[in-house]
Formats: sequence, C-alpha cells, structure tokens
Amino acid sequence: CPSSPKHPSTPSEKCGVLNVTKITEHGKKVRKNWASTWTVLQGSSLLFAKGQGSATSWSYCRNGSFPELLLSLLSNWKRSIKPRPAVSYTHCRRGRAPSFGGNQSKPEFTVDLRGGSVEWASKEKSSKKHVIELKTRVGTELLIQSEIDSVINDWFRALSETINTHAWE
Ligand code: I3S
Repeated sequence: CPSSPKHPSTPSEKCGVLNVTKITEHGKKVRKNWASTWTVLQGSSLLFAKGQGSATSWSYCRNGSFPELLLSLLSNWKRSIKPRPAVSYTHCRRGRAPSFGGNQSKPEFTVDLRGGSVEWASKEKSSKKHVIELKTRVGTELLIQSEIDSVINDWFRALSETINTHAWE
C-alpha cells in the first residue's frame, strides 16, 4: 500500500479494491449504491477513494495476482457494477499505486473505526455473498464485499483487529 501523504513514512496497513455501499448515514437508511472502490485502512480510519479522476484509473491496481485481478473485473462486470478504466497490471506492479492526498486521489469519505463494529451481513442485508457489515459509532452503516474469499476474509480480520485495538480510545 502507498504511504499516507500526512505520514509519508507510514505505509497504509491495508488497501485494495472492494465493492462498497452505504446503507445508513447518521442513523438514516440510504439507498444502496454499490461501487467498486479503492479502500485504504490507515490506523483507525478506513478511507474510500473518490470514484472520479485519476484515482479511478487506479481502481484495479490490487495486491492480488493477475488471475485474481481478472476474476474481480469479470465478476464486477457480470454484476453490472460499472467497471472503471483499468490500468495495466504491470503499471500497478511498479508500485505506483495511488495515495490519498494531493490532487491525485482524495478519499471520497472516511470512516472512523473507533467504537465501531463489524460482522458478516445477513441475507436480509444483501443477496451478495461475502458481505461485511460495518457499523460506526456515529450511525453510518456500510456493506463491503468482494467476490474473492481470501480477500474479504483478510479484510474482515483486519477490520476486526483494528476495531478491537482501538476499542478504548
Ligand atoms: O437491499 P435491496 O434494496 O434489495 O438492494 C438491492 C437494490 O439496491 C438494487 O438496486 P435497485 O433497487 O436500484 O434496483 C441493487 O442493484 C442491488 O444490488 C441491491 O441488492 P444486493 O442484494 O445486491 O445488496
């Protein structure tokens, strides 16, 4: 993962492309709008990339292998989650992954994980498989999904650990 612009020497703990939608904002239900989203876990914050501009072209840079990249693209396409312009995998491999900040790619929104909770979403929340339900202290609820088991399991672990680590802050 790229470094944080605020703390250039501190690499992000985790980053990648996930399918994300808000379902509740400040306690109020909002309409789902699934989008393939560049997601970065940094300290106790979870950052989501803006879906436009140069950040977009980085959306398919991922930590996984090339077959995983193709699988992700294909499954998103099949599910009508609008694919965004992809850059070549080799480009991503050179380590020029996006960082939030500057005019390159600002996070669209940020979630404070402190005091939040994470669980696997029930069938009532989504018909998709591998869906994480993330609730924040301020009443925002997000669904986070990946078609790839290992990817979503790693995120579940990382988010749970982060929430537990920062539980008393
Ligand atoms: O929980 P819902 O409302 O059944 O979620 C689905 C809808 O948001 C749907 O959009 P429209 O209501 O605009 O047709 C989405 O396309 C679906 O992806 C949502 O369901 P899933 O189960 O995929 O989260």
